[in-house]
Amino acid sequence: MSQIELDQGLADELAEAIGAEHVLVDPDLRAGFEHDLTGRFDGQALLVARPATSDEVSRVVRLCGKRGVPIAVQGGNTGMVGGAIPRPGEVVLSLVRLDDLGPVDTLAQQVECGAGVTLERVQERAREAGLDFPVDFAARGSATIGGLIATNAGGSLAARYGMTRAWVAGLEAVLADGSIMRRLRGLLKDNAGYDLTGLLVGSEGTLGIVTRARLRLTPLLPARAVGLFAFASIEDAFALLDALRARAPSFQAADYLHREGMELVCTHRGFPQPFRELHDTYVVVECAGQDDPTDELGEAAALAEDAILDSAIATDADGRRALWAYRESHNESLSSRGVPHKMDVTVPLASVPSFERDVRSEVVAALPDAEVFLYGHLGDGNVHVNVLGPPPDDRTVDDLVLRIVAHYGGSISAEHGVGVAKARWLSLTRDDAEIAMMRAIKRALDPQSLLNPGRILV
Ligand code: 2HG
Ligand code: ZN
Repeated sequence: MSQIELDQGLADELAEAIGAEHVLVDPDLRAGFEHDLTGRFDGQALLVARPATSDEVSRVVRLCGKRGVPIAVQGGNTGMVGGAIPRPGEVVLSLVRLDDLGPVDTLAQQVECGAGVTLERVQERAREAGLDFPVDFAARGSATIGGLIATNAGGSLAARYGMTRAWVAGLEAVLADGSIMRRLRGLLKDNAGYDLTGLLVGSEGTLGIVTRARLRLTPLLPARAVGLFAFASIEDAFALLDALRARAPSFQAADYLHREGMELVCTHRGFPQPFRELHDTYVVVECAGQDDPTDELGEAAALAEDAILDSAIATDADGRRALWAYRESHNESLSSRGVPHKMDVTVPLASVPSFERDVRSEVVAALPDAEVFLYGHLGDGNVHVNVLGPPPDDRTVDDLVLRIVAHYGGSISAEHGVGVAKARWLSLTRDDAEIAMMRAIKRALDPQSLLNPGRILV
């Protein structure tokens, strides 16, 4: 007998509603839906339901609701805060079969798709039409649009283009009572009442299940240049950021990493060190335009030349990918060493250097064996604090780091969401009135607490 009693009646009704082959009760079939890629979160689902249409999603929600069975909503399962991983007694509702992708509307510069379409497929479809979807991050091949919207994903281009929210022209969602809310007309100007689309973006599946979306696109900027720059400190790297903002309209990303991350990635991936010497701080910069932006990147670098210790620039696709790989390989390289505590946070940009110093010294003082890796998106003050060493369930390091974030007036979640990982710390950076408002909205839209309970709000 499994640890959690399977409600056979529910399984049978779901099988009738969406097809028996899409109701997974066998532990081997469920396994891929029950743990996340960080290795920190796992759980046992009652079963996994894989509907193929919005109507089927609605049926699953109604059947679960009838029996009071809570639902863990899951897209590509690339989240890092445990939001999509089942808690005891939950059904996993996977959206990956909602994967139809419409033609690009070149006049409106929009495309409509199901929640289960991957970020990469949307980017490819847009590019075939001379357009682009400008939210981007390393998990593009598996992360799905529904998940991007539910978490308001950020990524490397947020400094130029904003987060996912800015690119959602409309959506469809199944609500907790099984009704379907549809706003897919893609009207850019639409002030008739509350912004319900905006409310659902970033709600982490707690207010409704995003099943379709109409996405905005932007003209493709085909000419790209990527530079890797080395500095003696992160303060020094600000000189380049300033210069890029002042002199390079084509500037779109400045991600950073430190010495320990560079060593880790080179060892794990077998990459050569990019420069003869190891340096304290590295920044990967990307510029993109209609015309080759290399000169603009070079001019900005010249303005910051006193701070730059070494540099490499690539304009061809392979060279650009190789430079990005030093940054984008952090996550997998860390996972190869253990289960990291991941804290995706923001602090005001000017505070990043002192924030990083405090994190390093306080974590090592509290946990002498811990290894601290800091990297992130420089333009946004978004630091990915990763700590190896403490056991996955130990909360000491999370508590310590998130309190430092609050001290600097930052946010406990920059771009990954709150999930279950940070729910207990929400009040560190959101005040009582805000949390009361969040609870009231949750109660109004999901009175039975069926959808992703325990995520965001405990
Ligand atoms: C990134 O920017 C992702 O690489 C993952 O947001 C961050 O590994 C992390 O903590
Ligand atoms: Zn990131």
